[in-house]
Amino acid sequence: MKKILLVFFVIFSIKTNCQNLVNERAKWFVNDRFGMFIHWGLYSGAEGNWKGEKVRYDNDYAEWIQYRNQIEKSEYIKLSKRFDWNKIDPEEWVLLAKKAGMKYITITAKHHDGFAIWNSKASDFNIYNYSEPKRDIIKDLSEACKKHNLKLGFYYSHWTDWEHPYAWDNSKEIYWLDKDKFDIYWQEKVIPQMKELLTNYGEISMIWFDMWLHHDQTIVSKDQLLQLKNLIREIQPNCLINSRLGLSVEEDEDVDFRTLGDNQLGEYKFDYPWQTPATVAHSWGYSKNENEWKSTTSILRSLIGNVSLNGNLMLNIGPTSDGSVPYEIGKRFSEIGKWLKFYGKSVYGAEAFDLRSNLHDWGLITYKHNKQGKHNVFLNIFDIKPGNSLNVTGITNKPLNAYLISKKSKIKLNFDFNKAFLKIKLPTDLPDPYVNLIELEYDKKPTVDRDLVAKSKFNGYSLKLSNSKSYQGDYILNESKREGSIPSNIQVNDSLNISWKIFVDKPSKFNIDTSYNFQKKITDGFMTVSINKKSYKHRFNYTGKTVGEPIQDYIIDRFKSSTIGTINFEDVGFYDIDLKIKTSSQNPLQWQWMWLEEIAD
Ligand code: FHN
Repeated sequence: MKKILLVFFVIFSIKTNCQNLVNERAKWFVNDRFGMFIHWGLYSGAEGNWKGEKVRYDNDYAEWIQYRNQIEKSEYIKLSKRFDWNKIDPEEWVLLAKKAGMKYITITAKHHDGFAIWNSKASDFNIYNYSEPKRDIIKDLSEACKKHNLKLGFYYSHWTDWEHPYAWDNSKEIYWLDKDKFDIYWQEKVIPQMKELLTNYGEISMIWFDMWLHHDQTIVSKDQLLQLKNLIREIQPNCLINSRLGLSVEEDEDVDFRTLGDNQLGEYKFDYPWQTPATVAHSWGYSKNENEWKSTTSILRSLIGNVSLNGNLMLNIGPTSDGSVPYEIGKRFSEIGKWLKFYGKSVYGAEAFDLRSNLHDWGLITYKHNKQGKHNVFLNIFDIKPGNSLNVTGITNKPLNAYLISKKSKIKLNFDFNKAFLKIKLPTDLPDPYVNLIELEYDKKPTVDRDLVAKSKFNGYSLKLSNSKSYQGDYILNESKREGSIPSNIQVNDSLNISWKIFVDKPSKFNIDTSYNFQKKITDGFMTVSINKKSYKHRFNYTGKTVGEPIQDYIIDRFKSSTIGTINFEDVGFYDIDLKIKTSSQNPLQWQWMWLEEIAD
């Protein structure tokens, strides 16, 4: 059910392709793009280990230690003795968020263990009753956020609660749970605690629920969710609600933004607000088992990648039992904040541009209609050799200016523009080690030719079904197998016609290469490539077998590329490329790609 809905949504969004389904409440969320997630609670004192054993699950989620390692509540609460209650200072978390360029904080007010980190009257199982001196961390954090003008949101685990006898925990899949009893939990813990959080701590920017299933797959009823949602709307009308409430965005457009899976980065442009919750390593709660930390570069690329698809990133910290933040996280946050200080214009208030999101191999494009009324197209450069030219395909207006942004200034760049091809001369030295930024300036939103395939930095054209202008015929999409040694491919059992469009920016010659797997030695199957009024016919070659991985009984079909012709483009301009594949079900062809390889003069 959900998958079909999402597929529909994706198709719809790609067609509409702009960030227009943003309700008034969520405008700040879309503008701010980047926030801090904090997982901190009793589990922070366990550090992903219990009595010499690490958390019993490979995702290493340290905040799950009580359930995974089956720890009795009476034992689990002893963790409160490990906390340095005098030292914990939430203002440090706020200052780190500011330093990282984050615009909001969302903290686990109550995670699955049911332990409230505020002085809750609705449940004794809270921090105030187990700290000395007595602490209300939510109160301290809300004051610090107010002082430093940062928005504050609460994570609340409304479905799963390992403390309350009538709440959900996964063992209830065995020892069934009566809906009426679950409602007792709902009415005596969830609703009163939500009222406390919405009433006692000032302006709340979001409630971030964490039921990653649709309500109809759980014991939670739609009525209970609507009761919760309406309570939020009544007490804090500007407070955002995420899709892990358990009501899908498609089902209830009053849900303010979609939350993707953990660390699930965007792949498609959504025109509805959405975000990725992400970790710097693996665990959300502090774990001393961590030893794989994402680089600053990869985090920046994730943030920019999401923005280029109209999305957000909420990046997590898991402070320890004395409130300190692991060095590896602090260092990366500081580097990210420095980048955003100078280049954040391509993130804050920016959104997807109208070209295909992964069109260029040098990086990603974001777009902004700025406050001065100008239109900026930002070229976020991940990978280019300094001194080379940067090719931008598909924008059909000449920019007023092109600037390389550096920490000190904007360096005006020379460029050539021809119909839909912009060639920008880069200086021999690029200012930033992580991501370099070029700002194109227009006096109106530039138009684009979305059909074009971009010229690669190797001066070739990569032609696949995914970047085609159109296609006719039937095919089977085979995902990659056996650790990728069998690549994903398009299986044709009859006929398939695919068309592309390119812009050739100078007279040039290209070899036409194509890669496929064909396991028949005799066939009447063939493909025809037509470009610029010329056709090239290629009868399939038998590609045979190969060893996918040594000494593993790993014999696989061989995917092999062949050159099927050479094309000479005498004139600069637009060209259509048509591929016609004709075969039969007895002789299926598994086709991958075409590549136009420029022949150097
Ligand atoms: O089970 C939780 C997990 O502990 C963590 O809080 C993440 C954060 O997105 N949410 C759930 C798993 O998706």
